[in-house]
Amino acid sequence: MDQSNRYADLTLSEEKLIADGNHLLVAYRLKPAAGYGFLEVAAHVAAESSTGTNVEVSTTDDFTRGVDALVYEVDEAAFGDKGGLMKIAYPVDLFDPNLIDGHYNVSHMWSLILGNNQGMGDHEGLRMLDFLVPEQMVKKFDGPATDISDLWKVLGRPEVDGGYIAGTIIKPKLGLRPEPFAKACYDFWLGGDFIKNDEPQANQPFCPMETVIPMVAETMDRAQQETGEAKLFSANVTADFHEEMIKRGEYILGEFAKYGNEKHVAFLVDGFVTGPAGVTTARRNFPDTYLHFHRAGHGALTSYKSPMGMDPLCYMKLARLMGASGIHTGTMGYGKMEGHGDERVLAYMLERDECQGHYFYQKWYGMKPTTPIISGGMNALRLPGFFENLGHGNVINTCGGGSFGHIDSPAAGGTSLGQAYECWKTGADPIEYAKEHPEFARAFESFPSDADKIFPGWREKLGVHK
Ligand code: RUB
Ligand code: MG
Repeated sequence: MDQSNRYADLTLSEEKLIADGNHLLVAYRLKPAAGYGFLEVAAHVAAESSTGTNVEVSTTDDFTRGVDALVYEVDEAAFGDKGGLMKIAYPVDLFDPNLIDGHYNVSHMWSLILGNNQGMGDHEGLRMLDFLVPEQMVKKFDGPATDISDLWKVLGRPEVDGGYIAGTIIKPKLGLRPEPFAKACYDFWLGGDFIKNDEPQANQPFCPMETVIPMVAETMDRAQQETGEAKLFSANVTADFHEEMIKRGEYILGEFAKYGNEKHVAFLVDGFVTGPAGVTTARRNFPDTYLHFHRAGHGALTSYKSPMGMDPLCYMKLARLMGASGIHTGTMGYGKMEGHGDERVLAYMLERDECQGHYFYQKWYGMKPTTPIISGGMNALRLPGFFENLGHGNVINTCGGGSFGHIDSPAAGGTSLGQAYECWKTGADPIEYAKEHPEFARAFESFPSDADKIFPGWREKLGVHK
């Protein structure tokens, strides 16, 4: 049934909708299924995502019609054979404030703007490209409770522009027992700042949390004394039950507190598999602990290969609204995961108080920033180009292979990361810099195929002839 006479109003002005601030706006890429008209399917999306279904229902009254979501813009040819652009305005009244505090609920918002509409049979693709949250709603999302300035403070750095945090992920991903795990932590901390659990590292029988965490806490204390530097650990508290997450969180904080290091702990929550409920559980129960949003599985939702799901930019915005202190943003084409250089906007959207997205200019009205966490196939050789593309180095970066794959040691791997930042920051030529900095220099021999690609002729220039 074509419902475009009710769920579309192409005379509405976006400028006015934004100025009035009573709607949440969403841009989608839509490809109708064969035999369906573009506006017809667009209107069905608006109906399915607000007050309607595929037919008129007798229970509808005049009030109901007043909160219809409306298609206000279409450009059928915008993406060629991939579909067209459509934008929908959702009245703020459609969204769900909590009973307990009136804050908005990300799970609800998500299920409305990208829920049932994903399963409709009259389209071949529906992907959310961007959205704009109006001021009255932004101010009623949790947002982050802690941010990178809290970590810089622990590290003894300036709380503004405190710079690069050199991190790793303990590898191998699984299969280390407690002693080798703690040793791997120690070995990296001699050269780097930050360690995170790899996302499947949890409470396996061969490495129980209650055995390994006390060892890691003791190891951190030892590494701090040895280096005279503060260290950070992001511990996985992901679980499918909030009480289990809280139990893990309290246990971990208690173990690090024995050394006075509870502020040196972040909590890693795999926010894709827990959904917003897991993230908010950590955000609200542990507001003093940095919340590290890992997103394993997100490719099913955000991959550019898919006609469905959402662009990564939308995922970043949802994470900031939920209250993630930091979220993985990918590597913008410099690492092993899907991505490209223009994804700088993912970082800027997370960090800034206002930012131009793909379609909308989002203001955050003082909401704390979310740190871009740069991870996936990175190493010291790839970093200078990455920083150059991003334009700054105020990020957390975790290099698993890039640290434990360094031919000298994990400490040398960690040191090489900090050197890569210094090299870029001071504008040094990486080859010249390598001549003075052995750990960075040995990264060339550790990752020769990267070195060949990024710094052709490096062997001759550095005198390496193996
Ligand atoms: C990377 C790793 C992370 C990925 C996740 O290991 O374990 O889980 O970065 O991807 P390595 P993303 O450094 O050895 O490649 O950060 O894109 O979510
Ligand atoms: Mg991982």
